[in-house]
Amino acid sequence: MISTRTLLLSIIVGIAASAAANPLPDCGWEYCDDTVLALDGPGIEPIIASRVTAPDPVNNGDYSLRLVHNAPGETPRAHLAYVEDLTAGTLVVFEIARYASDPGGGSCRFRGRYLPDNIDAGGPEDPGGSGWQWIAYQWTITGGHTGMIIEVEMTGEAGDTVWLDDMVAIPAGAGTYTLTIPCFYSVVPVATSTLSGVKDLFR
Ligand SMILES: [Ca+2]
Repeated sequence: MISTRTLLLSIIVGIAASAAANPLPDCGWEYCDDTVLALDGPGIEPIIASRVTAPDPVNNGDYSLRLVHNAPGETPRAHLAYVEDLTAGTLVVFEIARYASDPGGGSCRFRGRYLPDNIDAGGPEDPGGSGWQWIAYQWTITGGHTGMIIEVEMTGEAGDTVWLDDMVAIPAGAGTYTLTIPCFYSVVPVATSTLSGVKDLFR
């Protein structure tokens, strides 16, 4: 199923492609072999991360990211985005599409960690359920923090599988920030990315 928001994101991707000098930060796992930025958990591969195509579920384009919990009894994490060089008051707007094949099989939640001190910044609750679902959240950078890691925690059992697609991470504030997501690393100006401007993108 393609939602209205999916369509809007497709438009945003199109805008980004046509404005290479000031790309909007998005990741649909379409353009390179990157999966995640880093893994955090026990063992060599606490999450098995793969870039996949049909018959795996794909929400947009030809590829999505498949994550398989591979750390029995633990809660492994995969880093999806690093946003750095931010100042207090900046909002970090995050959206992602998440798919589970059955309601209990893809237990996960998205969290922020403030940089440079790696403090838990909270995040959206796991919506549960099956099929494609949209998750959206905003963090506010507070004093003393200069950035954020955005990660997904696999909170269920070994073997649980979740698919992700159409990730967007857009700081809204002033100045510039450094963004690292799969297939993208850049210093990006955000002087024009006011919160109202970011919201306009999603209307
Ligand atoms: Ca995709």
